[in-house]
Amino acid sequence: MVATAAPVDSDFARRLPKIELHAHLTGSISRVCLHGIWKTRRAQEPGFDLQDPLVALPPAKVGFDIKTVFPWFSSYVYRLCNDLPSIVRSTRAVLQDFQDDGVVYLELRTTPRAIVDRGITKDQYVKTVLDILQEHNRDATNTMRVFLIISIDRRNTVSEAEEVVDLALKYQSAGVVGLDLCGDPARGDVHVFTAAFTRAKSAGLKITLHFAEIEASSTDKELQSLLSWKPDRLGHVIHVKKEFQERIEKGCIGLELCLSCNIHAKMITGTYADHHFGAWRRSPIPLALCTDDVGVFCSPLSQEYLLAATHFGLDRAQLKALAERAIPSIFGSPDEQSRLQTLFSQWTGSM
Ligand code: 6MZ
Repeated sequence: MVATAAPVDSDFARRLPKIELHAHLTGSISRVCLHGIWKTRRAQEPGFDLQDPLVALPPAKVGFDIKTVFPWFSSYVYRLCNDLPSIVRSTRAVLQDFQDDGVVYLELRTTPRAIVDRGITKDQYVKTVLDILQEHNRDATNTMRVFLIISIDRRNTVSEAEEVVDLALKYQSAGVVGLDLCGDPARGDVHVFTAAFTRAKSAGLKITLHFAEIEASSTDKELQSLLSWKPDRLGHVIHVKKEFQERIEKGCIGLELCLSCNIHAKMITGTYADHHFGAWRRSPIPLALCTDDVGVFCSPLSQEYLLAATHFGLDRAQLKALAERAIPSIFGSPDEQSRLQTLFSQWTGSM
């Protein structure tokens, strides 16, 4: 009698070792964690008048679209997490959440943030986050390893972008592995960042870019410019015509694809089965399923794998093979790649 493999379920998806390559720190803070920070600050600070996050951002609300998601950060989370204890506490909680979900390798990304009225510089912000990442990696009982990608926001000025590159280079030996371009895709002119990304690349930083997120900014001019920076990975990759698909495949550029984010934020039309993951999964290039902003869209990475299995008919072995496909495109060292290869080859996890 031939044994049939058990179907993929949420338990299998959670136990499966997973690699997360596209997660914004501030967007990954759970509402429970935000609520905890809010309670502490309200108890400690007279006159603290920010609304409870569970009221401002009800747990059932995931339907932020690409226009309403950015104010979530600027008008709420950045105001709540605007002191060092909140940044420390939320960063620790984000790492714990990813690890509890079975993530074994995480590249977290964040935009250096100066909090002027608290006297916090961008350097201090990055250092604070990195200290938490290092603390996590030092603890041998942790099963996940974590590294940092620093983001340039599309709204940055040229000198702000150069400052971000300076910070990324300064902290390269402390765990910064790459540079990202993020932020509202309807804003900014990416061409002005060419010098910053070129300098970062030639200094040994890896590069990942938010790419073709909305139709309006997916012009030939913008996409050509972004590809001319020789990115190592691209995020989202939605409005891409054949010519650019071919260039991505030829360059073997790794992809970071975010199912729930693209559906909830209405960045694609249709449902999960219509997601461009369905086409890219047949391509030979490295590919990683990612959460983008799990605190916003409330779908942890294990859920993204379960969705892929459900809507694209993947069995346990295919889901494991999918999780492994991210390894060649990680920004961590060859040692880190070997660690992951060994981990996957030894993992049987009731296939
Ligand atoms: C583009 C995004 C994003 O950097 O403060 N960010 N940029 N597209 C997205 N997907 C829909 N989701 C988040 O994390 C929050 C910042 O990440 C960027 C935005 O610039 C947001 O302010 P950090 O840790």
